[in-house]
Amino acid sequence: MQVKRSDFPDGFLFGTATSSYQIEGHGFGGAGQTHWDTFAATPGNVVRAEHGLRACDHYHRFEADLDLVKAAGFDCYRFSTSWARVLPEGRGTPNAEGLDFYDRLTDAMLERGIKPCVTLYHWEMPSALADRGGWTNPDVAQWFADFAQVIMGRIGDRMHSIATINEPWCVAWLSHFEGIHAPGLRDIRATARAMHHVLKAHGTATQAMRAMGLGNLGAVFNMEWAKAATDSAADEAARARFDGYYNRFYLSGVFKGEYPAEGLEGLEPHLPQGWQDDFATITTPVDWCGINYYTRRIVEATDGAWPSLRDVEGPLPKTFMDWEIYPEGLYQFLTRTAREYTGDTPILVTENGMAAPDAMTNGAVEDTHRINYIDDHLRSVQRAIADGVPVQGYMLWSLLDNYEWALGYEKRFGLVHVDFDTLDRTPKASYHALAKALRT
Ligand code: IFM
Repeated sequence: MQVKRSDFPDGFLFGTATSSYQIEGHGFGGAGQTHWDTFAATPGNVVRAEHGLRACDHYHRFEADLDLVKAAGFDCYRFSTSWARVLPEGRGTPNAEGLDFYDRLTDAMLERGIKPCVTLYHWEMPSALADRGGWTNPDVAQWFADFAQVIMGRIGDRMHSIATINEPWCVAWLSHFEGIHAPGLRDIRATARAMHHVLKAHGTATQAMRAMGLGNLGAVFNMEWAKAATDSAADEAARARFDGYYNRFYLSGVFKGEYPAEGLEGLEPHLPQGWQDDFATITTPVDWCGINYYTRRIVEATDGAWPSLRDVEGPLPKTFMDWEIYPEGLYQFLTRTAREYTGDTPILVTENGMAAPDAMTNGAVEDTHRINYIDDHLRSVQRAIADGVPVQGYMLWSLLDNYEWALGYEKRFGLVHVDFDTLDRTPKASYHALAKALRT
């Protein structure tokens, strides 16, 4: 790895990220059922019907996993809290074991000098609330704020930073329009409502946490750089639509109190009545903005229903997710986000990384491809900082190979290889390279 810690400003945070359902083992510790458990149990939804009931068993192995975070020299660890582990029915009586788990996890980070960076929701909606419509129900904003108060009432005093909801696009569009994630809907009215409610829930929970005296509160958005397949006006308009509903909708809601015209074009008829009034809540100020970035998308216009576009295969080398490797997109997003939305508000790269079919050979995993990927994306971060963008941290997805949702366990994103039979952990070459770069 060419890039090293000393190439970044003092205090720049290096971290690694995970999420609860993907690693903890949802079957342990009295957690309630989530929409991912039932989505995975439905034939055809997840590769080999794999689920997160055991996952990496981080629930029992978190001390050793945090030793790995520490030994790599990371400053912070981005983890998430499972709503259904804390409140098995989504509301009502908390699960004492669940609260104790996050309490122990927090203290274990602090004992190792690792800054805890929590995300409240990384996709596991309790089934009891999913039964009531989940993200399509306007009450979800208050349900979520209540959950935020319960979990932060227990661990909030020790968090370095708090993010509300990971990747609103995935929570709303991927799950309610494309049907690829739980709850697996393909319905534009449900999508529009989920898109709006996810932001209202973010704002309501942010207000609730501020009222508790908590600080360093942020929002995390995922972005894919959009390119038109040709320079025809129709493809360029398709690109703008994609950029509108994917990249700009949520940022614009939170930082400008409006939705982009390209998104409203298709979604406005389906938004809940009085949606404009919610911007007072949605624009509740945040202390930082998180960007999750992996790839770009090439789109062309179609004559189908709105948004009237489809993906076109791109020419660049791809990861095991079939995602083009395009580090320039991270630079573009960092600069554009600061210029058009966030100004001086600190930005963090809260996720970036790649999947590969990493195999063990003689006890080692030589993932040179990942080392190059990280290097190239860190250079994009450096360029943005040199241009004056207040980027304050970079978190690698992911610490461990884990449950890649509808794609099961085969898409390995980890710096650390996990044998899903024995659950043995083996740091890959990228882990060692990053550890060296962070020492330098
Ligand atoms: O594994 C996911 C994670 O849950 C959210 N961001 C993207 C990652 C890779 O697909």
